[in-house]
Amino acid sequence: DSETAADTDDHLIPRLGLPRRDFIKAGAAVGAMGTLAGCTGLLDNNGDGVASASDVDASVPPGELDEYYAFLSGGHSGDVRVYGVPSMRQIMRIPVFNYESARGYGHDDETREMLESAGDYTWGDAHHPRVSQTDNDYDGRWVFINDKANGRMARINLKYFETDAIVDIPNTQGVHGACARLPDTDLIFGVGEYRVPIPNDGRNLDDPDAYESVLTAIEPESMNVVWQVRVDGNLDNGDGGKNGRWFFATDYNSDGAVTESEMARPDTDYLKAFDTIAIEEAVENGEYEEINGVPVVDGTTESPLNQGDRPLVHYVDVPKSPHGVSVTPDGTYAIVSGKLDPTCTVVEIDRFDEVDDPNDVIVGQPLVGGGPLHTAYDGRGHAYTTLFVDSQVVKWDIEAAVDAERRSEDPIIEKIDVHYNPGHLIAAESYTADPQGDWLISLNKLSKDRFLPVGPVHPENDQLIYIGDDDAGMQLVKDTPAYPEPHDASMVHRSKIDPEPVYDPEDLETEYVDVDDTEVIREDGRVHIKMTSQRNEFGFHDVTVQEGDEVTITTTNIETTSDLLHSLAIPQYDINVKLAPQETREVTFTADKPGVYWMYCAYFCSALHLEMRSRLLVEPE
Ligand code: CUK
Ligand code: CUA
Repeated sequence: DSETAADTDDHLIPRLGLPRRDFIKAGAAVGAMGTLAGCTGLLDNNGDGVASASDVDASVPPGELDEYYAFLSGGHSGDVRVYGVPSMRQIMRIPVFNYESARGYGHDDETREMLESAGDYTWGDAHHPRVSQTDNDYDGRWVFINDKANGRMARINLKYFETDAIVDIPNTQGVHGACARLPDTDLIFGVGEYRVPIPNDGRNLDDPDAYESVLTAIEPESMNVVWQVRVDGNLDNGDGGKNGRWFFATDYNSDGAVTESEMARPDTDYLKAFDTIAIEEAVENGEYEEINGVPVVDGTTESPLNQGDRPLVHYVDVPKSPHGVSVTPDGTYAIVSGKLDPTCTVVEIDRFDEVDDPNDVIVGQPLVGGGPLHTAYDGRGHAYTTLFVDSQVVKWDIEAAVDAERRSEDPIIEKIDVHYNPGHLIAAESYTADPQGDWLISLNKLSKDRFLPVGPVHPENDQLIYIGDDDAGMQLVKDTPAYPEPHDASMVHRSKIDPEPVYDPEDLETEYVDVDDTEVIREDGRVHIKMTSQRNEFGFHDVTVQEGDEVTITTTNIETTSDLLHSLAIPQYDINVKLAPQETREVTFTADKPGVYWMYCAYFCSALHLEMRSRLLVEPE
């Protein structure tokens, strides 16, 4: 019983001789972890036949790697953070909608042009990072993430863990929910939250009845907007069905109100079920209006396209200002979290084709507790819902909720306190068809007293909870302070992501500069400097330009060793371009300040790092 993490290749369940995943599946097969633990005695560390919290070892010793990647959104920081789970170590930040100097993001020509052509905003509000899937499983290609502030969608490629595309979506303001059509991520959906006049060009300013919100479909390879659907009311969170047809979104403002008290007044709002195949047929048949270059299909309740036996959008009444919606791993149910109502609503997806009244798709409505916001899954038939008001996570049984009376507490298995006021939660691979069922992170909005005080701005608290032992129950394992403010997350097993250790020059837009290619090209007030960077020098010791010249510097880090980064910092010209091994970046600026400027490397790259600098000499006119 004294075996430690280092003694087994699976330190998370150190006392059980099974690989962890088999352990979980075996536990599910016999119906209870206790049965298995009882048989072997392996989980019983205090003799009472019940595993205790001390069985959960979430430590990842120095030098060892985590089992999962977690991608957490940065909220109005505009970035995405990469954690290792279960250590909860923050491994990397990926700038998306924000300018960021450590990664040179927005400092070189390519990323700056990407940000400028996507609306030229300096910030965004990133909420829902969703990892691409093939056959309902993570494929390690991309992470998609929305900008709730400026109505954009971005793509991060997981080959390099960097943002490679951003689209500024027309006809909408505030794209909130983000997720894909599954099983193969062939469309990305941006869920339009704020109702505005379409187009929003000064018309109908104070005529809220004329405001609209749209669901946007984006093709993931090109990141082109391919169609939109306008709806009554607004749209909030969303999730895709598993079989290539359905997409679900919540609506907390079915009356189209513009004040808080009016928005919260209706007793029911909507879950909207989008039949994406029917919508694509309408687009193909030309049944749309083109607005700002996008085919916009009418999915409002009055639309003729919604009257037949194959409506584009089904409107289901759910109580009161619903928030999250997520589809169960087997694709059977969409579960809506009630927010202002203490229930979750369970919708059976196949029933949309069977019922006349769309409200007959509702098959369960457990009473879960105060302020249910989001729901995740363990793959063993349980749902985990955050309770914002009660500061708890509630675990409940999905089939029991279908069997039970409406508004019954019977399906509830247990509740655990979290600290405090959780928004989203994410379980390992919960958004796939096969969740791992071991780790869950509760993304708590308030941390209050959990960390050393740092003034009036507090971090948030991402709490790690072990859910792999149904017998012992949910076990709170650790607190992790988070810079404001993670909303959603995706947790992916490390075996499904395979990042490159150095750049492949073929993948970059800018041409590689080798030692023999270094040169300065001068032409009509334009200067193009092509140079290398390597330990411990740039390709030129000095370069002279004239005041007013337009200067482009193309730099390749010709190192082939992983982790050997340089940068090209040019003080007073507001430039710091990062250069990973085999990476080429270009930066263009006007040399409008005469003087001597030490161009230097900001990454500590060797013992002669401080000496890695060259002079930019700008001669006065
Ligand atoms: S939302 Cu933030 S807690 Cu943007 Cu998914 Cu619910
Ligand atoms: Cu290169 Cu420091």
